[in-house]
Order: sequence, then structure tokens, then C-alpha cells
Amino acid sequence: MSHLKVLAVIPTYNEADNIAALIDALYGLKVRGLEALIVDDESPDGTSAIVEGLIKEGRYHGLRLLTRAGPPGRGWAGRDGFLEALILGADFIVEMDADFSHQPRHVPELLAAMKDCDLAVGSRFVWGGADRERGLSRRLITKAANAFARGALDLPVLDCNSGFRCFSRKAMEAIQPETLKSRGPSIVHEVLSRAQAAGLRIKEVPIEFADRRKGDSKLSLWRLAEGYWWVLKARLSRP
Ligand SMILES: Nc1nc2c(ncn2[C@@H]2O[C@H](COP(=O)(O)OP(=O)(O)O)[C@@H](O)[C@H]2O)c(=O)[nH]1
Ligand SMILES: [Mg+2]
Repeated sequence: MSHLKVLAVIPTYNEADNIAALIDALYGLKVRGLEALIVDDESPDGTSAIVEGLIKEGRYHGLRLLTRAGPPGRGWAGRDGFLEALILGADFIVEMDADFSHQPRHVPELLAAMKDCDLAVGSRFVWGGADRERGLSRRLITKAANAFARGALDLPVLDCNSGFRCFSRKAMEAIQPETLKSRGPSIVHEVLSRAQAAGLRIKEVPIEFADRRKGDSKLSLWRLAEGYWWVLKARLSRP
């Protein structure tokens, strides 16, 4: 009997210390139809070689690697991953980070929420959610960026910085990933504002956002500024 296909789209840049454990944890959930697509930007630390090795081993059904040759970017990698997921026939698409900030144990909860929505957003800021990022400054940066984007664009969720989300196929098609423009992390806002404009039913699901397990964040001051700039431009171009 055929079953629904759930594709976890995971952008990676230098996640060699996390990726094998993450893939193992995801497949360990034993969610029916769940497969993972890793979207790597030629990480110098050999992330893609690790994934290729796992694919060769054949232990994880449907595990795939998309290697981007173009200029790197969290946003562009997300866009290419979404497009590939549609081509692969995904019924549901889970977007998540590779560093265990987005804990695999929440994936079944996001999927369960799809009963009555088109887009489930893993949220730190609804009842039952938590932000366990290390360092007060990092948590404050998250709060400020979130408040700015939410206020400026009137976004319909409390955690609009969250890149831990589940889309139905219909939702992803309505978002039209082929025309997404963000190179960097502002893709989270771009996708959310498109979902809102398309009238999709969006639901927040509480998650505990953990600190990255290994390696370093790629969020820089420059990328943060880029994110603010994107929100500002989007605000100004609204009617
Ligand atoms: N493919 C790709 N993935 C990226 C890039 N930058 C960040 N990522 C991935 O996006 C996710 C979030 O990045 P991270 O550095 O943890 O940002 P933070 O959570 O905001 O500190 C992780 O899985 C990263 O490996 C990039 O330029 N290309
Ligand atoms: Mg992270």
C-alpha cells in the first residue's frame, strides 16, 4: 500500500559533527514515509562526504544529498531543497536545521498538527515552548529580530524566526519556492509572509529550541543586518 511521503529538508554548512547523528535520530523516529534530503553548500568540513557515505551504506531509506555548486546561502539552499522536495513527490515537507536546535522528537508533533492546518510552525513562544539557546545575548537577539519582523510585517505567529516547520504539499506550491529571493536566513520571513498572503492555515506548535549541539553558528552581524534589511524592504514594498 502506498503511504504519504514526508521529506525532511535540512540545509547544512559545516555540520560534519552533527549530520550523521541527526540523520540517525530522524530515521530512529520510525515515522512512516519519512525521508531526509540534505542540502549542502560544499561545506569545507566534509559534511557531504559523510552523507554520501551513509547513502552508500543504504541503511536509511530514501536518504538524499543535494550539493549546491552556486554561491552558498541558507536561503538559496532552502529554496532548492523545497523545489527538490516537490519534484520528489513529497506530501509533507519538514524544514529543519542540522545542529539539533530543532529536536527530532518534535517532528511527529508537527506532523500531527497537519490534520487541521497547511503550515505548522515550531514555536518557542507559545505556551509549552521554550528557548534554551545559550547566552542571554543570543536569546535577546532572537527576541528583538522576532519582534521587529512580526511588527513590521504583521506576521500571524509569535515565533516568526522559526525555521522548524512543516508544510503540506499544497502549502509549498502556494508559496512558489521557485521565486523566493532571500539568499540568507531572511528566507524564514519571506516564506511566512507568502504563506500569510496565500491565506494558508498556519498553526504554532510548541517546541523546545535547544542550543546547537556541536560546531559554530553561521549567524553573523552581517547576516543579522541583512535580515533586518529584508524585513524593512518588504515592509516598504507593501501597499
Ligand atoms: N546549505 C547551507 N546551509 C546553511 C548555510 N548557513 C547556515 N546553514 C544551515 O542552516 C542551519 C541554521 O544555521 P545556524 O548556523 O545554526 O544558524 P543559527 O541557528 O541562526 O545560529 C544549520 O543547519 C546550518 O548548517 C548556508 O550558507 N548554506
Ligand atoms: Mg543553529
